[in-house]
Amino acid sequence: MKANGGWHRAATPRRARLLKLALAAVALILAAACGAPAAPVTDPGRPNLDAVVVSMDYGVPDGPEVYSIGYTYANASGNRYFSGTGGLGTDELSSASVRFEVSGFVDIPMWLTAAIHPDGGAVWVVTGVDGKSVAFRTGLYGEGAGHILIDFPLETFSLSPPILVIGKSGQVGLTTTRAVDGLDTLLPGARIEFIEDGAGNGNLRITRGDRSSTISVRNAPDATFMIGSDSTLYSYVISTDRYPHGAIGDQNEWGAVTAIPVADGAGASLLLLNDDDVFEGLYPILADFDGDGVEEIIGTVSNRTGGARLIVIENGKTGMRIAAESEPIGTAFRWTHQVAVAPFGPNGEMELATIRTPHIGGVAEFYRLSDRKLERVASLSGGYSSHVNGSRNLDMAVAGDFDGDGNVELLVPSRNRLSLVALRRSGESAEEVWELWLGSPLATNLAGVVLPDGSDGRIILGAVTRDGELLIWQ
Ligand SMILES: [Ca+2]
Ligand SMILES: [Ca+2]
Ligand SMILES: [Ca+2]
Repeated sequence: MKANGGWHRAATPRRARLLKLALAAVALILAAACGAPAAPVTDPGRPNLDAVVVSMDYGVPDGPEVYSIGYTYANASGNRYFSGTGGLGTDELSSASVRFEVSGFVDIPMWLTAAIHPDGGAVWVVTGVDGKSVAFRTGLYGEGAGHILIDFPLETFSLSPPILVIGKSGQVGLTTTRAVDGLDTLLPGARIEFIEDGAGNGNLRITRGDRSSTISVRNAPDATFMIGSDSTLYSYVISTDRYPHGAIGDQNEWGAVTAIPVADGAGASLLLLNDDDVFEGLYPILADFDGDGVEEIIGTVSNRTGGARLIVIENGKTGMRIAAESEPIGTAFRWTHQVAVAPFGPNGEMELATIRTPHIGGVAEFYRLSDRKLERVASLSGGYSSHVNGSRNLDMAVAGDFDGDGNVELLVPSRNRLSLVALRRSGESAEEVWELWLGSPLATNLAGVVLPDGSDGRIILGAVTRDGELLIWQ
């Protein structure tokens, strides 16, 4: 797997770190002034973070200039599944292969994004609750290569998770789907503006050729747009306080979901829930659950009678309709955290992985869609804490074949979030197969990239702990 041994950045006193930061900033300015090309990926034999000045500038690239994009929820579809092949072995299970010190740059880490750099390797950005961010770069073999600070206005990312955008010349930018030009950046070829009005709702202005259309979107303040494979935008809409659970950021949930085609100019469609139901979440998952080549929309719907249940929606020519629903939990204010749709099944069957009641002893549950029914096929009561009650961070669990054995694992925080536990389906149950120790509780979402080396791509995984370390398993 790795060509070189694991490399750890030695902790430095804060003053020395600030001095190095200042020197790096000066060097960056000089490099920019001289028009120096991006530094080559460092020789894996002699990685040295502090000696290498990398050319990373801040700036959100224009749509056609975009090289790669990183989401806190793994994919633009909101499906937290990495489709490559990881190489986690026994070395990495005891310790991450790369560590960066984040404290000193970002006080309270909340978000982690990662995307591929055009010169190889990846860029990792840690964003704090106050919007301050720091970017680190790793090379192809996990060697570190410098950092830059990115300053954002307070609370830029308190309502919407940051999205990392890397330009073709390596520039590093952050945006959100609610930024004015955010969707324009994420959808090359489209021309879209999202303008929030004074009442906190928004208008999407979509331009095709020399014609523009404007669609009113009542998704304030914190619904995030998911992007389908055909560029259709999906968002929860119609804010309502009729289910005051308050598990996800505030007491307002959603009465409907909208689908807005961007490419072909067709009209938007809406699926309105029953009067006592709400979508309890910030965005749905888009995934082709039944394998017919068309994405379904997966959401968690709650009410005061039954608590949460899972629903699968189809978006056809006549609009959206509910195709299947799970049994509800049965108690009000009990939530289910939908994580990913992936080939979890023992024979690669597509299943939806969820953590039921993640705040009070989370149970991993796996569902299959068959004959228009959404049925639980396996569960494991391990007390998994995939969500912090009240937080807008819904991305602390992911799916992928992280150890390269051909089976997809669900990676979830343990009860105290001091480790990430890999769950694998077997027969009619699931089992814990390995664990990544963090040393301090998980503070951010899990992020990753799939590096394009090898036929399947290699999954690299990262997480930030509460005491301020960015850990990367490469
Ligand atoms: Ca809400
Ligand atoms: Ca489908
Ligand atoms: Ca595996």
